[in-house]
Amino acid sequence: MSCDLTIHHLRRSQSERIIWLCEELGIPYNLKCFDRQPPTLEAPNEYRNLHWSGTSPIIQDGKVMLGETNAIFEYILAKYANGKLVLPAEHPQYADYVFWLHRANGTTQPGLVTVMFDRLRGDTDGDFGHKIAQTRLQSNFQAMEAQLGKFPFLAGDGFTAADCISIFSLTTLRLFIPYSLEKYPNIVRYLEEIGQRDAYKRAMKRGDPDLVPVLSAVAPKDPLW
Ligand SMILES: N[C@@H](CCC(=O)N[C@@H](CS)C(=O)NCC(=O)O)C(=O)O
Repeated sequence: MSCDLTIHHLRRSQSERIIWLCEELGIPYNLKCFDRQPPTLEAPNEYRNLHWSGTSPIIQDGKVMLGETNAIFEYILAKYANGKLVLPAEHPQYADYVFWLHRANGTTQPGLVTVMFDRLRGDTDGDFGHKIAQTRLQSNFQAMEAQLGKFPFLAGDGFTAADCISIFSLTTLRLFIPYSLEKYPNIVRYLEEIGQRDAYKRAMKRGDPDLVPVLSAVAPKDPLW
């Protein structure tokens, strides 16, 4: 089917969740895949030149070229979702929905990326910023664990866009910062169930066919960095 929406997917990156979002919504999209460049694993110039930000994800919709995960989520949800995967303001769990929708890239992922770059520099002890990031991550995972102890999904009984945006930090990002989730049985149960979703399986197969999704509790053994 011809369609205007194209997802520019950098493999082994957070653009996987835009593919997944479209699969969950059942909307048509074109997919263009790009590989990270060795040895740094940065995006190729062809990808960088698509949008001034140069970072993944990037989508194109007619004349619109858009970067930034949260902006892309909001754009696709507002334009194409017909209310699917979104909770309305009057829903009793709207606050949970909106919190976890923004927590993923507002705090969880920046915290993990801070720790990841500290690890690359070999600077993991004694640094003030590193300690703050670690403390915040710990309280983040404890809160997520508690929420998933009460409900099957982050915003309650139903799967929403808040789940779709949150999973990358718990899965593929661990190829770059190999951390364990063994202390968090509810998060592990959640990941197992997400891994069974047809839309998730389809998205990962289309975008990263060579990757076994990182859904296990144990830290990946062979990090990419
Ligand atoms: N806040 C941005 C972060 C984007 C970002 O850092 N993307 C990474 C992939 S996970 C990237 O493009 N890395 C490759 C590179 O910088 O060359 C967003 O959510 O879109």
